[in-house]
Amino acid sequence: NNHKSPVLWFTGLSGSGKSTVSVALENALYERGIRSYRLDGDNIRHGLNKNLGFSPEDRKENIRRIGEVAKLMNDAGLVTLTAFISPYREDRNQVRELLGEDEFVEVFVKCSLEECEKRDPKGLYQKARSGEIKGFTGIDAPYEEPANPEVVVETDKQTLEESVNSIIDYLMKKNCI
Ligand code: GGZ
Repeated sequence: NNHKSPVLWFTGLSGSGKSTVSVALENALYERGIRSYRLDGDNIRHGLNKNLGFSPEDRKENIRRIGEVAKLMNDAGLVTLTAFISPYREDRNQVRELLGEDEFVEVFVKCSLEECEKRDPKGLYQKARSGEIKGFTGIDAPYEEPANPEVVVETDKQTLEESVNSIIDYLMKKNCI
């Protein structure tokens, strides 16, 4: 077949909805009979990357390794979803080069810092504000928004269903699924 299985690279602030949207997309793909695999903090930062923290160098290495794993999964024919903040444009662009333009779909999960902070599902923003956590993305560490993402979902404006549908629409339009 002429379907190129893509890597869907979700990027966005903590609490922006990367996990929520990627899980919902995974379910929507499953319903269409499309085999996918999702990489996230639970299966990567607790395993392969458990020796890495949140310094700029460690985040860079985190993203590099995830890119390499995504490439392997992609080679195996799976639609691969990754859900990491990936705050540095340069690091994301390196993965784009590794995978090639046709396989790399950058999904910017856009949500205002204000809304992410209001959600604060794990209380981490509060800890960052009080100084208990240092170098927290959006507070005292940078988040570099994608310059030209393939897809943007706005979780503070769209419903979850709308976000998922816009990604599916993009993949169908590009003949990826
Ligand atoms: C950002 C942090 C930090 C710091 C711990 N900065 O809401 P979460 O909890 O589940 O998502 C965040 C997650 C970020 O890990 P990633 O591998 O996605 O980051 S990166 O791509 O930048 O390497 C948050 C938690 O880990 N966390 N400390 N200082 N997020």
